[in-house]
Amino acid sequence: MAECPIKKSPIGGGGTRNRDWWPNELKLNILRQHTAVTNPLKDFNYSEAFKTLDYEAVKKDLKALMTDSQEWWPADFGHYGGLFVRMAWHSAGTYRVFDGRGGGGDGQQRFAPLNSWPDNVSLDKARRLIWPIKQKYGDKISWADLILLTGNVAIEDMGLPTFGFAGGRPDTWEADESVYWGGETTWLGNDVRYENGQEGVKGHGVVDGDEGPKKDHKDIHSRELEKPIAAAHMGLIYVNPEGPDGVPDPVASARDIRTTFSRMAMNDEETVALIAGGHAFGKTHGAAPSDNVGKEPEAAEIAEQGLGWRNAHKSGKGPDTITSGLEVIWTSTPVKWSNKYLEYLFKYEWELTKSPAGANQWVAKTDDKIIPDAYDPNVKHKPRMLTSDLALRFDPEYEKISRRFAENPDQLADAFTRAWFKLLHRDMGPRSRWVGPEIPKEVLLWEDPIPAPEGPVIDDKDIATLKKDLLATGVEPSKLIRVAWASASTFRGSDKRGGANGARIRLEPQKDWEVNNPKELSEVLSALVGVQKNFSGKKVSLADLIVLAGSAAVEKAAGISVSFAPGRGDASQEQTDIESFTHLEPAADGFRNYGKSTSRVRTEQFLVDRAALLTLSAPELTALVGGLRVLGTNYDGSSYGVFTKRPGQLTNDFFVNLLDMNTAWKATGSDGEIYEGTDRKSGEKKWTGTRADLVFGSHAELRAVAEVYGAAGGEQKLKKDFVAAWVKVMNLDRFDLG
Ligand code: HEB
Repeated sequence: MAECPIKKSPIGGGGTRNRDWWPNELKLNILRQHTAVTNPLKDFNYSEAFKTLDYEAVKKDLKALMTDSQEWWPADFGHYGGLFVRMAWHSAGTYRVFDGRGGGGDGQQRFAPLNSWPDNVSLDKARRLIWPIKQKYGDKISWADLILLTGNVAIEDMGLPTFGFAGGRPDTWEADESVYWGGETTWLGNDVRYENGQEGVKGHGVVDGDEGPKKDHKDIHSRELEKPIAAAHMGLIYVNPEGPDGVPDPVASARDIRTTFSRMAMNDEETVALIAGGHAFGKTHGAAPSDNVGKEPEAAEIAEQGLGWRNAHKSGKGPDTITSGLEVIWTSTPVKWSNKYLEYLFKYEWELTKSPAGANQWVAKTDDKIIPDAYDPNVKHKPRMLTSDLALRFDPEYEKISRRFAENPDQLADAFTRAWFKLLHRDMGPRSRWVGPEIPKEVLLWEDPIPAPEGPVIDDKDIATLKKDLLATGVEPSKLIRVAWASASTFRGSDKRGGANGARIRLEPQKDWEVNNPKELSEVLSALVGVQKNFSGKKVSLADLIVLAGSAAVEKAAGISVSFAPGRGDASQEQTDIESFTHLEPAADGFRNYGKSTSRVRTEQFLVDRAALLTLSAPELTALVGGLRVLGTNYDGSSYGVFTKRPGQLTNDFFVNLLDMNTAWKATGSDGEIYEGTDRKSGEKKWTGTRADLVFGSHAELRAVAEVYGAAGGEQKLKKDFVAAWVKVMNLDRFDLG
């Protein structure tokens, strides 16, 4: 076939695009993803549908499928368990703590780039193997749930009872464009992520400033990985199995494993358990050199029907399969749970060798041929391992844990099943989203548990009384709004963490975040506690009061009613994993005019990224920023962007004044962060603003929305839209409301 014509085609989205002309334009596309337009199941309540699923029947069908080897993609050792565990692991394992993105919660493995990542070779086949089950149960089980459940059932079917399973992950229907997977343009490249990682490793934010001495990004023993990435190479889930950059150095490999797994929220013990438990199953595939392998799914011919990596080596499947290019079988019972992986890891000494495809791997120095072949019952192999496996023995910290697990198989089983459960459920958010009959009773700290409110929930009469009390505290309304916003806007739609529920803003670490203005925060909180104490009647949570106070203040400023949904609970410090919550601290937050550009991220990009995490659309973002500014809610009370002579009233002044052609704008400093607006004629200084303010006038799409609010009728519309977006943000974590 001739060269693909699509890029040059005069229709169907071909041609040179805005993105090609202006690669640095501020991209709003991440604010219009996963909408009703792409979803064939709109107005569909997935968790209700899941409740009608015959869960046991699905599990029974999955178990039957495990050993029903298909001619078109035969099962190693007559059992698909290993392949399915890897599918589930690779689905969930893209999760990273910094922005909560990645993970198995959206069924993204079906879409590019994940469907075509070099680390996901052969998982196209795994997903097709379970299509008959997806087809049979239809909308009652999402792909996201089915992919993970299949891995879970595989483990169970190979002899290890799991910790449980929760469904409740609705599918997405398009590639998630919001995830930064790295800046490299070649598969398995990592020059950008390590080069950028050298800029400094300070702070908790997604992207740190450029403090710190530069290091050599090629030094595999000291280089730092760029945030928020959690993989050592473009297109891998975690690390290079052959060792960093292919260098077969187990200790250096351990360093990469520790970095990447901790960014997946796993500590050393969980990491060892996951790897040792995972590689109790299955095998690796590298029957022949990778030049036998054809194009990945996204680039393959139409006749391939979404499959990829056609393998020209002999039969191209079964014993001839090429996946990673490594050829290892870890244990003598690859389709049965055991701790033989760790047993062999310590029992044998290991010698560097090459796979048939030429990749670095290790073989036991022994004559013991104890490992079965996946297809030929007459063939036996020596034990073999990957460089990343030897890391569990040669890293001193991992070694301690590995030896303990080797000697105590029960501890391995317990640690593995718990870490596996966490892996699959880490990005699901609160329990109120979980459905199905296998939800474990034990509540885990990483769930960010929130106790249910005590006693009956406050009613409309209570709410009316409380609103009066709150506004009578003497605390400035802008502060009440600021605190409510600070509390609710920690929410991230990516992993459903954060939010106002739990009132964690009064706990470590949030109470000390600079963006929360700690001193003022504690004053406001003590005023709220006063109201809580004096309220005679039902018990009201502080979490509810924080939101109600902000909403009452907004209501007063807007002059229209702001709805309020009570029922939040207050979490305790013990229920709060401090280290894990540090990842929610924003490096910059344009909603509160906090923070500024770094060497790689502009202030307005931080703003749009935060809006994406808050699941806001561009109009919602615009209404919120315009409204918050005139309400005077900058984190430090500054006047940046407060383009009004009557702060505290919800007007459209921000837009009217920003769009006023009588004003000329000029940067005040060389960093281009702060701008001064002066009267064109008199030269009189009128306003100051940040990039997060001025972008609503400079960016064509944001300006288009700003014009709506700045024109006739705009004020009424802004009030309505601001209040709706405000209520949305206050309730983002209220999955219990249904
Ligand atoms: Fe794994 C397989 C690497 C972790 C589970 N792994 C595998 C392979 C490789 C690897 C290379 C092969 C593929 C083919 O087929 O060829 N891993 C790795 C690394 C790491 C890991 C580097 C980090 C260190 N895994 C892991 C985990 C888990 C796992 C964590 C779970 C939990 N894997 C797995 C399985 C398998 C694998 C199950 C098998 C598959 C089959 O059988 O097919």
